Parts: sequence; C-alpha cells; structure tokens
Amino acid sequence: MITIYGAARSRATRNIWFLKECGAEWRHVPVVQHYRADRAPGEWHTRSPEFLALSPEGAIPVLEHDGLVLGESLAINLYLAEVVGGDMGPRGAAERGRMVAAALYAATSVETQAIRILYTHMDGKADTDAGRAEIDAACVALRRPLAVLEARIAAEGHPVGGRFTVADVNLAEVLRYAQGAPGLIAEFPAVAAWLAAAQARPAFRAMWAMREAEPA
Ligand SMILES: N[C@@H](CCC(=O)N[C@@H](CS)C(=O)NCC(=O)O)C(=O)O
Repeated sequence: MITIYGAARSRATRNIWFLKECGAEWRHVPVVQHYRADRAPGEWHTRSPEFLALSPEGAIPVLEHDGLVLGESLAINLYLAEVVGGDMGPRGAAERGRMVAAALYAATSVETQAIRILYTHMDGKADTDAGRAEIDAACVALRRPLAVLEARIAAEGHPVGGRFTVADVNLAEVLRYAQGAPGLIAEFPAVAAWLAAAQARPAFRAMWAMREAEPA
C-alpha cells in the first residue's frame, strides 16, 4: 500500500493530486508542520519522534511504499509516475529525462520565486509597499522561466510528451504559488489556459476539497 505522510495544507498537495489522477489506492497520514501542531491535536507533526524515526529531515511529504521511504514531493511524484502513473509516466529514457528536468526546473527556477509571492500573501503584506516590491521582484525573476514554459506549451500543449503527465502536476502545483501576483500568469496566455485546465481537472478539485477540509 502506498502511504503519504503530510497534511493537505502542505506540498503533499502535489502527491495527493497526482495519486487522484492515477486512481491508485493509498493511505493518508496527515502529519502537520510542527508550527501548526495545534491545528491537529493528536496527529503527528514534523517534530514528533514517530515521524522523525521515519524521516529524520522532519519535512513533509514523505512516501512509504514496499519498504521504500522517500522524501521530496516532486521526486515522490516521479516515482509514483513509474509505479502507478501509466501513460502519465515516461514512455522511455528521453521522456524520463525531460520529466526529471521539468521537476528540477520547477524546484530551482520557479519555486523559490513563486514562494516569495505566496509568503507575502500569507504574511498579510501583499497590500503594503514592501509586499508589492517583494512580489514585483519575484515576478521579474519568474518571467524568463514562464516564457520558456509558454513556448513549450504553445507548441506541444503540455510540458512533456504532448499529453497530460506527471510533469503537468509538478509544474502546475509549483506555479500555483505565483498566482497571487496580479496579472503575472495572464502575460503568458498558453500557460494561463494550461494552468486553468489543469486546475479544472476532477483530481485537482478533489485534492483541493481535501485541503479545504483541513483547518487553515
Ligand atoms: N523540497 C521539499 C520541501 C519540504 C518542506 O519544506 N515541507 C514543509 C511543509 S510544505 C515542511 O515539512 N516543513 C516542516 C516544518 O516546518 O515543520 C519538498 O518538496 O518536499
């Protein structure tokens, strides 16, 4: 049985969405961030000894499957794509390379900047001068990766393979953090349409409902 440790109000959304796309059977252990431990009394959090025994990193999400314990949300999805993803996984070595590249691109070129936008909103600073400056700076850094993605999606419809794959989920869930930057995504019409279609998928909606059901 596949087990995902990690509340839906975390990067576990990437894995929950993808598992719902796969229609695979899985078990959810909603470990919360240690600073949100009061939101889930009785549940494990990221500093609980039981969780640290499984994952000394103390970070969610973590996957457990057939004796494998794996961290890193995007790597977890790449693994799931191979074991339960069917055609959402790679058809060969070239696609595998592109899917790994898409995940690394999401983690290195997109996430750091996108998360600045998210945190500015979470800190309640988006409507302050400092917050607007922070969001603007992140947007400047994101326009190049977004332009690269725009060209790929305009040509092929999807990041890899011309079909919906694990690369769509990994990139879309990281890009979601940048949606709080007014007008940014709309500057890239192919990306905007692709992201809207991805977030309209039943599996995304089901993941989102699960997330919303958890205490904020
Ligand atoms: N690069 C990691 C980041 C994992 C991470 O930082 N997770 C956060 C929650 S989204 C966490 O576990 N924080 C632990 C804590 O602050 O208690 C991934 O993508 O899985």
